[in-house]
Amino acid sequence: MALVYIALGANLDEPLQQLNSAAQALAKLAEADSLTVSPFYRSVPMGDIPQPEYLNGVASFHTSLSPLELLDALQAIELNQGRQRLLRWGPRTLDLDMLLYDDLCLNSERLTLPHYGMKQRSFVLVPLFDIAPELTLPCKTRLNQLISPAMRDELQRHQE
Ligand code: PH2
Ligand code: MG
Ligand code: MG
Repeated sequence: MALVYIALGANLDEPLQQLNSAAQALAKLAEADSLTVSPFYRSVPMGDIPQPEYLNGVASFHTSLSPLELLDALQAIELNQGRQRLLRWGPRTLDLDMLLYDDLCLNSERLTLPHYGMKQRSFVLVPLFDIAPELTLPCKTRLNQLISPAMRDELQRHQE
């Protein structure tokens, strides 16, 4: 059984509903009662493409799926929620990025683990910290060492 962390993002077609639906879909990939979902945060779009603000969060769970089986399952959920692959970095109804799969380090055509951009992104690190404050990355860096006060200032916590 692997412990996995998934980043959730959406900025089209009711982002809050997209993330809540995604969380329900992720629950079906998870061992019973192992799903944890972070608070969600509004975040300014990263990248040069003008687009609506994002809603971002992170989920963790235990799964018996292999890394590529999990990737297939995440992409199926994205497609099921209307994802169209138009532009890299462009707007999307749902983005599910595998951040961590246990302590696995992998560089393959379809999958890079840990996720290549996670250490720089406030909208990944801050919700990840909410659900895993003691986390240490496979490179031995502690998560709390990667988060600065400025990163928290970039995000607005979504009020439920
Ligand atoms: N995802 C992108 C591009 N830019 N910006 C924010 N704030 N949050 C995202 O999830 C995001 C982004 C493409 O995956
Ligand atoms: Mg993605
Ligand atoms: Mg992404």
